[in-house]
Formats: sequence, structure tokens, C-alpha cells
Amino acid sequence: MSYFDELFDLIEKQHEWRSKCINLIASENVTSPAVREAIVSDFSHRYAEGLLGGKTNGFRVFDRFYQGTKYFDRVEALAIKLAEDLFKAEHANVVPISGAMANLTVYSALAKHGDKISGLSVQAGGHISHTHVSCAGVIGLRDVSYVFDNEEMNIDVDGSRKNLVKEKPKIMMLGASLLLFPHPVREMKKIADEIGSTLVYDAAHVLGLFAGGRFQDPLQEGADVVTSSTHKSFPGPQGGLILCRNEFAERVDNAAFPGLTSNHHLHHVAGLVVALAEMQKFSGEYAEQIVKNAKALAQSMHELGFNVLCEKKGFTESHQVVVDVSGVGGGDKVANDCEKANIILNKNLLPWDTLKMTGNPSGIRIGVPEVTHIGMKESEMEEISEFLKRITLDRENPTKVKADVIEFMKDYNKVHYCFESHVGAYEYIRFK
Ligand code: DSN
Repeated sequence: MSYFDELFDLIEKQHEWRSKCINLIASENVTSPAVREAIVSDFSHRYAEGLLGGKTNGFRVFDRFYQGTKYFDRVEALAIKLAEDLFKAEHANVVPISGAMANLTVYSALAKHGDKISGLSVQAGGHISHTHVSCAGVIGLRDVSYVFDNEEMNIDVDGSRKNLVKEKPKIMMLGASLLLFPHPVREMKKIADEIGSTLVYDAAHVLGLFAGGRFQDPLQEGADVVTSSTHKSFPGPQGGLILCRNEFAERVDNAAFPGLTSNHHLHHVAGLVVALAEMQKFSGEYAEQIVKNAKALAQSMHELGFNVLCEKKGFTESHQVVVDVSGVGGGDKVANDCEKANIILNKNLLPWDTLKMTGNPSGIRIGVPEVTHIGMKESEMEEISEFLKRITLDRENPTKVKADVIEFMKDYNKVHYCFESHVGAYEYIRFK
């Protein structure tokens, strides 16, 4: 088989396999067919370097360096307008090509080498791009960690205050990869104002909930800037997004272009317009069902004997469920066994783990955005928790469970909360 044939064979296998899997990765989703159509359009071949101009009738105008962008200019103007409307933001920028690039763009706009940035440690759920290991380190920011309350699974504001006042980080990050409950935006904004810091909320995980009026609205609660990816609980194409107050707009725009991105991904901006339009119509219903599903899954797993975190707080207010599986082999074993049964989820450090435990941490993180997007509700969450019990607690052979998972998935092959289409959620669309 040629490499060319092998590649297309792999793509087909991926589609077929994923149509038979329950995907519980909290940072993933499946887009609507309309988003997929936009992504494969001619915009994928083009450049649109240039500067954002002012607005005409509420829509952005652009000063491009190349010809050939007359239709794309309207596409990008639509993306910005829809994002500003949906998230009630004064300003949006859709240039960054990922969530981490959105963070890097904001860091380079608002801080300089040697400044400090505060955020959650990776064990407490902070994203690596908030730390010196990743984007913050790239531009020489030194990180300061918040104190984390393991019981509340949230930032300990009073415990963190003293160090923040002493260290005076230039940027204070909120938001995380492990995020069960709303972050204390109002309280942290008070500290940020006191020490002259800019409060940035990384909404990558919860953007879809934010769109639907669930979880929290970081901008209305006081964040100066929101960064995000566009493909987790928000079911758009892969990409990045920045929302901010007008006072930060020019610095953010210049850091995005010409600062850190030469050519943004025009096809993904087109896909983002589709997802924003879908979420303008469906996000309330979608976000509500995501949270109902996460709570139902957590409750059901708890009743079946799993050590689900935060029972006293109702387990979760987000799209995530976090389970301590240290008593049944650890996160790595459980995630691997689940994959053998066609259930895809990830191992996760818990706040009391050390970084040395990264290979086999105490936890697993479960997310329900994708299963909700393909139409599952509370009763399906009960069925999923039964599968997880059989694999993990009953130690049943995962290949036996896999047969039942494949049968179960036969009923979930369409994307919901989007404009009607005859194309299936995992269908492979052939061009050649
Ligand atoms: N890797 C993503 C997550 O799983 O949270 C964040 O970038």
C-alpha cells in the first residue's frame, strides 16, 4: 500500500472507530456538518494578512496586504460581530489559531520579559500555558501559583491574597483545565485592581457554557480579558479567540497581527462563524443539557461506588466530572482499560498529587460536551456509568464491554443543537 493509500485508509479507520466510541475527553467535541463544510472550503487555501480597521455599521473593516480577500473580509467581520454579540464583549479578535496562542498573544500584549503571571498549578488544574513551562515561559514570565482549596476544588482567595500582594503579578490568570466550579472572578478582580494587575480568564473549557448563560460570565463579573480555544464545550472548529474591553483592543490586535500570527486560518474563521451562529440559537439548551448530563453521570457513578470528587457540592457545575481512581489502579490503568472498551477519557493529576505522578496520576477527568452534542441525556449517562463500572470496579474483560458500547453507540450518529443536515456526526465525506 502506498503512503498515500495508507493515509486515507487511516482516516477512514479513524472515522469508523470513533463512530463506535463514547468520547468523554473534556476538551473535545464533534462539530456540526456545516462547520465541517466551511473548513474544507477555498478559504483553506488563502492568505488574509492585514490590520483590523474601525467599524462600519457595527462590522469590522480591514486593511489587507494582499488582494483577493473581499469575501473573507465579510466572513471575519461576521465572526467578530457574532462573537461580540454572543459573549456581550466590547471587542473580539479571531486571529489566534489556538487557545494557547490566544494566551501568548495576550501575554505579549500586556506584559514584558521578567514580569510575573499568576495562575493555578498544573496539579490544581491550571493549564500549562499559564506557567513558565509553556507560553508564559516563552516570553520570560515567572509564575506565581494560587493557593488551592482541595475541599472546595477552587482558588482560596484569602490564602492567595498575601502572596499576590507581595509578588504583584502583571497578569492574573483564571480558568483551568480541571474546572468543576465557577472561579471567584469578582474577588480576584478586587485584588487585581489593588495591585495594578490585569485579570485574564481562560475560558477554553467552559466557552460553550458561557455562551449558553451557564457556569459563569467572566466579562460581566469583572475579567478584563477572556482568552479561549473554540472547540471544547463550544463546538466550533479548532482555533483561538480573544474577548476584551475596548481599552485593551489595540494592544491585543497588534500582538495578534503582526505580532504572533502571520496568516490566521481563514477556513477555521469561516467554521467559527457557523458555530457562533449555531450557538446564538442553540447554546442555552445545549449548555443546560451539558450540565444536567455531567451531574447525572457524577451522581450515577457515585451511587455505583466510584470516588467522585465533591459530593457535598453536587459534584460539578461544569461539563466535567472528576474521579479519584487511585484505589483501582490509578488514572493511567483506568484510561487504558476504558480505551480497550471504546470509551475514550483521560488520566488526570488531582490537586494532592505530585508532578512525579504524571505517568499514573490519581484521577480521571470525564467530559460530556461531545456525548451531549450527539443527543445523549440523563438516562444515557446512567448507561455510561454502568459501562465504566463494569470495566473499572467489576474488572470485566474490556473487550466484552466494547461489544455493548458499539451496540449502544449505534443510536448516536447525528449532531444535535445545530442546523439540520443529512450528514452523520462521524461520517467520512469523500472527495476523491
Ligand atoms: N489539552 C487541553 C485539555 O485537555 O484540557 C487543554 O489544552
